[in-house]
Amino acid sequence: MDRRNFAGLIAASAILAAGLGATPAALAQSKQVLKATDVHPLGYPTVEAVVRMGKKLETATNGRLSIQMYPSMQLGGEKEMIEQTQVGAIQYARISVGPMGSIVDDLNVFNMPFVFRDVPHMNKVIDGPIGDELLKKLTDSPTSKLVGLCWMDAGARSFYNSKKPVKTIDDLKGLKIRMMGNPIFVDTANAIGANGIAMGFDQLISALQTGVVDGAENNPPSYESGKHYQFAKYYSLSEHLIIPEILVFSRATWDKMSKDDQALLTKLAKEAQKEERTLWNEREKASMAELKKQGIEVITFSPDEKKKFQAAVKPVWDKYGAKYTALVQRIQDVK
Ligand code: GTR
Repeated sequence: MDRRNFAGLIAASAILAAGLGATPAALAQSKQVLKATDVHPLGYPTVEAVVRMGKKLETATNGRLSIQMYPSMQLGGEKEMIEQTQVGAIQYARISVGPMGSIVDDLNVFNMPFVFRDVPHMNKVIDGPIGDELLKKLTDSPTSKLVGLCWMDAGARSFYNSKKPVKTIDDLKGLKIRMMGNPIFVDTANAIGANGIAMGFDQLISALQTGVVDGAENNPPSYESGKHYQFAKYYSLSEHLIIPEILVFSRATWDKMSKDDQALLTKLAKEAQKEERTLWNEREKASMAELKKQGIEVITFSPDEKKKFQAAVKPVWDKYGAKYTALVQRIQDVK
């Protein structure tokens, strides 16, 4: 290319840039990348459901709205995720209901030990009017700064530890067990005879590794995907907590969106709730198979032994249960 052509090209690009000058600004106004985050890695059911939802959103809006996923605690643990979503730095956060109890107290009903008969019962409750009501409570709360979009299944949580195969409730005595940061959970661990220690999910792997805790409790996909089994190889299926997860959206961003966009986001989130369940069921099976392959000792309890766990958590119900009596009754009435 000679000098003249080169100069021409520069001039042409300058004109183009000036011409486009308005367009990028306009584009910036209309194009919006919504940030989403999750403590789990890519491929995990909750993450995958949101990634797929993002693709649908992009298609439905011809690329005007899209989702950028930050998985694997890239933006911090769940406490930080909630705070950043409240200020609008993050739009979507997928959080366990565990740490959400401090935002809207009614959500704590799902954090009570053995509140659900089993996982299908929990799913029926979140799919029905109680699920809708609690999402609305979160959205309508003047202090939450969050919009409750949908629920996600996270199965049942069971104890794992590095010390010994826990075959009876008595075997848990004195074990230091990490629980999620909510007093209900620490009290639950203590009532069962263990020594409950509240800690973020982001700190757990090193706490297991260094022996700061002897164990923790979680569903099979988290135990497997987080590689906790490498340091705690005894998994005892107590299923003491069945805690759904929640997809929240930043109210600060929400309020700036059009009614149509809000309706689209709501619709896609409802679809994600269904999609995640299928992904969850597949992953739970795959995780159990992987754990067995890794030589993990998986221990089940007899119905009588399970009853002992249920009886042991009575003090937790005595302490926290009274204010949820009506709601618990409605949950139990869901057949
Ligand atoms: C997982 C859940 C996470 C997080 C974690 C924990 O099952 O998906 O959102 O709450 O448990 O134990 O902190």
